[in-house]
Amino acid sequence: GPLQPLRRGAFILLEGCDRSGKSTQAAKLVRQLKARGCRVEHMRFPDRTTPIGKMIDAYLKSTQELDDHAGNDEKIFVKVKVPSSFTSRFSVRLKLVCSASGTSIVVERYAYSGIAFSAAKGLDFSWCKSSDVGLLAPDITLFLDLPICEAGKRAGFGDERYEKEDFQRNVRSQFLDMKHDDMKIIDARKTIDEIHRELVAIAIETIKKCATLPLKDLWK
Ligand code: Z5A
Repeated sequence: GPLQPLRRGAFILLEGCDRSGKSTQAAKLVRQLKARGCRVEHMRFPDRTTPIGKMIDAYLKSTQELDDHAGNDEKIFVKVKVPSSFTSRFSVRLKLVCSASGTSIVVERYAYSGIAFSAAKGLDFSWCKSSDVGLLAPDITLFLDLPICEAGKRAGFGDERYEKEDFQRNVRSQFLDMKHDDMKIIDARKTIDEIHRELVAIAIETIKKCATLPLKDLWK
């Protein structure tokens, strides 16, 4: 018979400031999509199970000091941006999963986090963006938006080194400056279940819409 058109999975990204509910929502979303028969994988950026990921994790937890001014030696975390060799390897893995196996992916954090945190720390915004040109672009970015004063009330806020309130406020505005057509701002002050229902509806629409569309590149 006629060849079936190739179907691919969707790249669904959850972004947001600290304690906005990314992990909570990603886990619930993946569970719900599976229950509805979708093939879906859950990933987190940076992937802290790899050696560089462990270094980054240690840095963010302040247990190990890495040189913030280390130039562009890719082995070192430059300011707060994950080295581009690391990010591009992650992007290649995403591409393989979405296209080759047609599995959708729910990812927590991605290039936008790196850019927002680096720019908030004083690096040039365009410079920050430039190293991520051509990475796989999410089909939809769900930005969980939570006013910083609300985040401060949630469990665990203040554990990691960049959680000072002014800094987080700056990060949030860097994120919002990257708003574009494929980024939806979600009010993260709602209840966990309200947000969940919203995300499920958007995710399913995105998976259907993207199945036969080509993958996209970031910032192109
Ligand atoms: N970073 C960077 O600098 N450069 C980079 O390139 C990248 C990241 C990629 C760690 O990130 C740091 O890395 C972060 C950015 C920087 N910097 N800081 N600071 P991370 O990804 O490890 O952060 P996280 O560990 O994923 O967690 P998070 O952002 O802090 O939290 P979350 O995943 O968004 O939220 P949650 O864990 O689901 O929920 C937090 C709490 O709120 C928890 O007690 C929930 O039960 C509660 N919660 C969740 N939803 C609700 C609602 N709707 N109402 C009330 N309470 C809620």
